[in-house]
Amino acid sequence: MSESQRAQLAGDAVTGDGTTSGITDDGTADVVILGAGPAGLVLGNLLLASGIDCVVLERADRAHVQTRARAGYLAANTVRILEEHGLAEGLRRGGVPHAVCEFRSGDGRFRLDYGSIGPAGAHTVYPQQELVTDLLTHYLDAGGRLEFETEAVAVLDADGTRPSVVVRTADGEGQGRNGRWRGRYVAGCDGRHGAARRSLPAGVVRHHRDHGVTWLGLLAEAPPSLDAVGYAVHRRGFAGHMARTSEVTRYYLQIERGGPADAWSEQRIWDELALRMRAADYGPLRRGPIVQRAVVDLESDVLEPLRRGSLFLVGDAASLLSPSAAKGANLAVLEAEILARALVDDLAHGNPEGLDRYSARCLEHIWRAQEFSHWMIQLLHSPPGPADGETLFHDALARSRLETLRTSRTHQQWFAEGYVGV
Ligand code: RFL
Repeated sequence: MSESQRAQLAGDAVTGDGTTSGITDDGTADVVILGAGPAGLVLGNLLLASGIDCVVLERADRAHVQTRARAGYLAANTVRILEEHGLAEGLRRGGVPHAVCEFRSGDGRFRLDYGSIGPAGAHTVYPQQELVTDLLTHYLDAGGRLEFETEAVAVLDADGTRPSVVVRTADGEGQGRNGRWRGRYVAGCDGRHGAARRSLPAGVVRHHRDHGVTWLGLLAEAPPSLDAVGYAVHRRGFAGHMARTSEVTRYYLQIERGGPADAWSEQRIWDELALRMRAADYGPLRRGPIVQRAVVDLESDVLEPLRRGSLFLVGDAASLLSPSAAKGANLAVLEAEILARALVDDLAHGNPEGLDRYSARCLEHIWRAQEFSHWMIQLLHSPPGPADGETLFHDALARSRLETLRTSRTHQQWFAEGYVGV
């Protein structure tokens, strides 16, 4: 996309010489960060602590950012990064260690104490909105610059040494206003539908996989029903259980692709969860009001390379992972740390090596996480549709995989490393 096309996207007039008019300059920063999710806020905090001039531009308002419930399982490496940079105070107070998962299927159930088996340690359960609130508070208290309700529309001149970000802000009464932030670097931490991805020129490859599986992601105001992550493999489809807090539990229910989510009444949801999780055999589910539901088509993608000139992709903007293996937020934090170190090396010490290696380093972690997450998807889901030969073959393979996992120590160690490692 050319500069003039992007400017038109932003609703601005384009003058004869290709420059844009009607856009006011809002400011400059060495690093302009798009998005105040885990990736953008870890990056912002780390840069600020190193004295690098940066600004975070966030489309939503503060209340929205602080209440968006998503991830919950933080890997040991994520906790290490947050602790090392003094960002783990809330996590230390409110996080709960978690180390066991339980698989249920027609062949019975077994538990895996992955936290004590593998080299990667245990998870810490801490809701993502709490983590984001901590990171936000820390950043603002330290004097960080952050513009809420400021949507990045396009990144211009990513190939040059002075990229800029065209933004649209809501100036009361729904009146929009276009502005522009200029920087030395732009960090695209604005998720899979953000401006960073949209602004990439041709030449960036998007590896993409639609797993053909759809989940109803549910948040229930109900205490956890078991003291483990629960994965239930069932011919009717997958069901999952993940504790969030002592009063809130996340459940997942595989549903038919394209089916309306509101066809699922609360009663039907709980009955189906109980059936697939074999509650009659292993204990009842603790029911409560469903306070959030979202339809999630399981998709994965990876962009390559993760750098285009002065523009870097971080977190979900770089790669989307299906939530089956709880990796997305953990990768986002890891990539933010890698990028922060590289930016400090370049901007404070004149050493651009880390920036040159950023994409390759992150892609190594991303593909390992994608591979594990893909393995989990194959393990947990029956192909949708009638039980034909192919489906039966897939199901028999999944049973065999589960049996190997139940009985082989080597396999359990591999699982533990992949499950918590990033
Ligand atoms: P985020 O969190 O999406 O934040 C992006 C931010 O950018 C803003 N934004 C823009 N700002 C300015 N201009 C624009 N044009 C913008 N467009 C967007 C957004 O408002 C937002 O504030 O991306 P980030 O920082 O890369 O973090 C990624 C994680 O949020 C994500 O990977 C995880 O939530 C994935 N995930 C899980 N990951 C884990 O590691 N462990 C888990 O247990 C886990 N559970 C989950 C999950 C994702 C789920 N969903 C969303 C399907 C459970 C679920 C249900």
